[in-house]
Amino acid sequence: MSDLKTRFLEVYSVLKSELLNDPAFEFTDDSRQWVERMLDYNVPGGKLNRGLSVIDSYKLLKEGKELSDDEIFLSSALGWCIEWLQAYFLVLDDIMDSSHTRRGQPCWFRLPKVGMIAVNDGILLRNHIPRILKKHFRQKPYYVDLLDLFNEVEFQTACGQMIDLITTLVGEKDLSKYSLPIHRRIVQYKTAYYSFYLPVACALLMSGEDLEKHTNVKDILIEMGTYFQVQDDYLDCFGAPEVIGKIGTDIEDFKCSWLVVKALELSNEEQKKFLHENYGKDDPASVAKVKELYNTLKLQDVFAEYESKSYDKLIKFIEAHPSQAVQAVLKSFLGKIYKRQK
Ligand code: DMA
Ligand code: MG
Ligand code: MG
Ligand code: MG
Repeated sequence: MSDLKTRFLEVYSVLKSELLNDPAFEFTDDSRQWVERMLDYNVPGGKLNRGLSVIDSYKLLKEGKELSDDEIFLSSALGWCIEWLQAYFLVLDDIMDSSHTRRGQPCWFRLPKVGMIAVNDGILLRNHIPRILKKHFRQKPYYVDLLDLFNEVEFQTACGQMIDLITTLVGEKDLSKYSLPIHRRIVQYKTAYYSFYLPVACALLMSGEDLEKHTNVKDILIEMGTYFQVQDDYLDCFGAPEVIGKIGTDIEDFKCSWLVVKALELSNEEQKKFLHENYGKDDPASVAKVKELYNTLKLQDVFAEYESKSYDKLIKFIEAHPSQAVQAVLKSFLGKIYKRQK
């Protein structure tokens, strides 16, 4: 494991122990144990790309200068706030999407002793973020901007989740209403802001930058986040569950996935009818039929082409940016996700 990742994981233990001893609540042994188990189950088990990106980006913005222990701790703490935000959204997302597994284990709400307590655990995870920020950033000149950033991004993500969910009502009525612009809007809000803009924005704030001056960085990151969610949609169907750690549910859930939008674009009338009959059914035979059509339409090739085109487009955008340090941040981020299998 790289040194930075080891340091990052050490910061998790520190933050966890502070939260478990938060003086604002009189913990009992039971409640402390519950929160500890809930955190260990839901927060640190992912790829940690978002969290680690804060440290990486901060380092690149400092143009390779060695980071002090304090800088490593603070950038890690911000990274963990994003991982906490992600855990909060995922715990609730899995309930709403009726998912079964996440990160190679049953979804938190699927555990018999958890069930709908997971809803409150999600709220708790969300409330841990301002507690971490207050403890470690209250005296910083960028504290207010940081709180504002997390609030804005959380709002955008929740709105994205809303349109992801209510669009399925439109699809159930009339699948042909699904289109690329609708898909783009959903994924921009539900994924791109918190997964791509937020880590870099945290690093920029820590470096003393004014976010208003970086709207072009934001635009590039939103574009990258859109590409990332198209990959997620693709992997939902074509990824190996043992690699991605989750079993796809987009077909069953009637999601406005990039795959179904592409399938509708490429289908003849007969295939469209077939899709209308089988999409959104919680039954393995119907799901298999949809996947069969995806294969007939060669969606794997369509995706491969989308992937390489997106990459070229993003590299062009990035290379047009005036700052070498910012270019390095963006390229490092893109390198982490290009052709990802999980
Ligand atoms: C998830 O979209 C978005 C958020 C904000 C959690 P999704 O349901 O496609 O994610 P996953 O495939 O990981 O369940
Ligand atoms: Mg989901
Ligand atoms: Mg979802
Ligand atoms: Mg998905």
